[in-house]
Amino acid sequence: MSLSKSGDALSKTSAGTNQAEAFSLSASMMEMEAMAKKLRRHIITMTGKAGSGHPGGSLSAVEIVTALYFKLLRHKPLDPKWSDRDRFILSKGHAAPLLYATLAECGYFPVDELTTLRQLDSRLQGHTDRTVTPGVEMSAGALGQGLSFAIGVALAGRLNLQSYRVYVLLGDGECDEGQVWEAAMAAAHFKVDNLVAIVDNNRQQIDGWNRDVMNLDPFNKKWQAFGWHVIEVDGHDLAQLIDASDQAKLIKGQPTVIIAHTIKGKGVSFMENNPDFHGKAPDAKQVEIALRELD
Ligand SMILES: Cc1ncc(C[n+]2csc(CCOP(=O)(O)OP(=O)(O)O)c2C)c(N)n1
Repeated sequence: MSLSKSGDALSKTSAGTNQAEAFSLSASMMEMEAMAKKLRRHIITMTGKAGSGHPGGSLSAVEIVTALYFKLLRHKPLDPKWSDRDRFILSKGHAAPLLYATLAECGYFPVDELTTLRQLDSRLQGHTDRTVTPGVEMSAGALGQGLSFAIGVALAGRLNLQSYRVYVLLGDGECDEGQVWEAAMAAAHFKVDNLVAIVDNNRQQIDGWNRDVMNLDPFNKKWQAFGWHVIEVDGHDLAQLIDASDQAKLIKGQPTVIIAHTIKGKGVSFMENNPDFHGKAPDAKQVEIALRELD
């Protein structure tokens, strides 16, 4: 397959079938690395043009979302409601630029549409809206709800005897929300083993470092105590992310959480570990510098 042409990722699958039949993009490691860089460039240009948005927490999750959409998920961009699709739920809905860029590169809608981010009447609002954007599974923005939503979707699959898997991406700052832990308890209680939570553990949130706002440590032990199988990975290492997701498929009777250690603003020197770029767009000069760094 070729991922070289924007928005045409499914023109050929690894099996050589046509778009209607495709269900896994199955990209190579090199293709995914190139795609990750492309997604970072989209995040910069989209937020730069909009003059607002959340670049930091979008950039930190690029490899996580790349591994999912271009390797792990079974999905059909031309048939977004395909009932057997694996579900990806973006709980940290402010990372919408990343999800939109990924969906566009997969072919859910034209890449050109990315320039409409945050405009009135655009399908690409600042936070996700499942009623308008093809491929978006959950309307989000109010943090803390995605894990509960994902459990419902996973249980529905179990009840309907469907084999799809559900992946939900949380922010670590988001895990300061109490609802996350009620959901964590429920997932273990109901043995929801078709569910994988991935935490983008960039250690920062809106106001700075988590350890200063509300400390989550010991984070892995908390998940273990709530009955989850815990895997920790370098969240910028595609191979580790793919391996962890494969491991999770073997865990029965228990949900799995992948704690992905990441850097907020990853890939742009002046954004890395800089909470200023949590919810602030780069200006024109900063866009130029960032794109040069991501060349
Ligand atoms: C219920 C709720 N409270 C507060 C906010 C405001 N808010 C937006 S992003 C954010 C920080 C989230 O931190 P984290 O989950 O770590 O996201 P990341 O650092 O990965 O961007 C907060 C508090 C919100 N969106 N929803």
